[in-house]
Amino acid sequence: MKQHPFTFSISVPDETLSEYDNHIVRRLSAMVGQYQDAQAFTAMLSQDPVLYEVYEIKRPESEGELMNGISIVHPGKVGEEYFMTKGHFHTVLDTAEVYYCLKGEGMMVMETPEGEWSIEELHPGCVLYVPPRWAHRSVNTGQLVNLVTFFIYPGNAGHDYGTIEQQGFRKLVVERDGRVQVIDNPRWHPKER
Ligand code: S6P
Ligand code: ZN
Repeated sequence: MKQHPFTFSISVPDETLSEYDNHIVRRLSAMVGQYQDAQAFTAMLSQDPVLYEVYEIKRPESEGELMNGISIVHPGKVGEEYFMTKGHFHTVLDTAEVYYCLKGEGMMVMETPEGEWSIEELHPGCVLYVPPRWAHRSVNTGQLVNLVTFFIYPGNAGHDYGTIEQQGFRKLVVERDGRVQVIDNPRWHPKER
């Protein structure tokens, strides 16, 4: 692990980093239970398409460090729902994240543990600040082009996928009547406390 300043470059046309430590590839089969249309999901499983990829520069998982890399969500839909990331809270809830959109069109779906929600559009040049406590999921609403974002977040943040896996996000991004629409997730209910 480098302990000296270093540079790397991002190729937007090639959608890659000049150097990286991990290349994560997530296929449809990693998203069991996350899409509403179970029939469409099952029908697509035989091909098991790649939904998204992450190239990351790994840093020590400690306070003071910053993890960074690029996330690439491919275009496509399962039923009426667009391809999207699993989405997560940071395990250390009080950690933020910044996304910089490099290519494509999409949305970031976000919510807090209390059920507050927000959806921001992503387009090239747009910077999104995700405050501490907000779970986040990127959705590619484009027809043909990958949604490519640069991300940076604290080294000690960690990923809590389990909470979102239970019932998904409060809002879903779907294509209806040829338009991008945000609808309520029928599976989502306020948590008892
Ligand atoms: C990590 C950051 C991104 C995501 C990536 C994939 O905190 O938010 O690097 O990991 O967009 O999403 P997910 O939900 O599968 O980690
Ligand atoms: Zn994150």
